[in-house]
Amino acid sequence: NPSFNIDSLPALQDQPLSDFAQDMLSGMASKPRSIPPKYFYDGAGSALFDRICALPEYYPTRTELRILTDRAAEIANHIGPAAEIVEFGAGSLTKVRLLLDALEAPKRYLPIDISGEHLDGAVARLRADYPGLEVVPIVADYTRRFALPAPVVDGGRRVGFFPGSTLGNFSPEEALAFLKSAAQMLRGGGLLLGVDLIKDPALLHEAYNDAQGVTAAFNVNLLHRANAELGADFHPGNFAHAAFYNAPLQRIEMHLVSKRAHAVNLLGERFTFAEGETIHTENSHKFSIEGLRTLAVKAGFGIGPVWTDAERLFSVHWLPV
Ligand code: AVJ
Repeated sequence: NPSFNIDSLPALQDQPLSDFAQDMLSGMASKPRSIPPKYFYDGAGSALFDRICALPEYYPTRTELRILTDRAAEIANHIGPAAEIVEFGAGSLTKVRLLLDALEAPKRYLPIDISGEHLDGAVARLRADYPGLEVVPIVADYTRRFALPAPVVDGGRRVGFFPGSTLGNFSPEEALAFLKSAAQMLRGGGLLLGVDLIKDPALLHEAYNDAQGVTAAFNVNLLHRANAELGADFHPGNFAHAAFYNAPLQRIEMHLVSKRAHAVNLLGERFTFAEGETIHTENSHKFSIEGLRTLAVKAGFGIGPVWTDAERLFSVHWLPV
């Protein structure tokens, strides 16, 4: 946020602030307040996300895994030979196993994830199960500039894997920018992209308001993280989880709603909250197949086949480039 001036914090001038610190300060100083969803994924947040994926209400993970399982041979056939797989936001490295099993012996796998702590354990387990595969974990925020190692084989095809509808966290402009840079990175290969589809808002509502409250805990974990890493004094009990479908913008929004008027101290600044004031913590955009394809073409991809489940809840696209 351009209106937030970091130089107004005399005590902190000498010490470089982490990305999380900077984004928290600017997010708290802006109105409406917001925090980018990538900060959900510290160790505890990544573990909570894994629990979300197993919830009965959270259909995306289960549905995408089913599509990938049922159509693996067909998908692999369309992808063709791949020298390496680059996964964006790799998480627990579960879904890629289906690809590794189906594709014609890829040599190298590059999982990129923002949570190093979580990635390390997942990589150790994957290496044990795929001894012939070179696994090079990259701890990076792939929404910023990052470097990939040189191709593993000269002229070898690089295939991108971006499952889980993580693309939906981006604004439409950010999604286009991300896809443009992915298209450059993957030229000669393509991107296997999983995105959640527009559907009955009641189903969406349940998926982000689960009965066990795991999604609420995932949302509130941001405040625990800010307390632990930045010495903030959020009282998590002062905030309630809110998730709703914004139909005109075709997205689920998650917020943390202040239950009462109170103040929070963060990195030498004091932020006051009115009762009912929210911190916007996530957008999860939903797509139509045509809308996604239009976006992909704008970014420089070609159009390949799309696979969906029988209820058309979720879609997996092969985008050659
Ligand atoms: C990982 C961004 C795809 O938007 O569904 C799950 C994150 N947030 N429940 C999603 C999430 C709340 C998830 N993505």
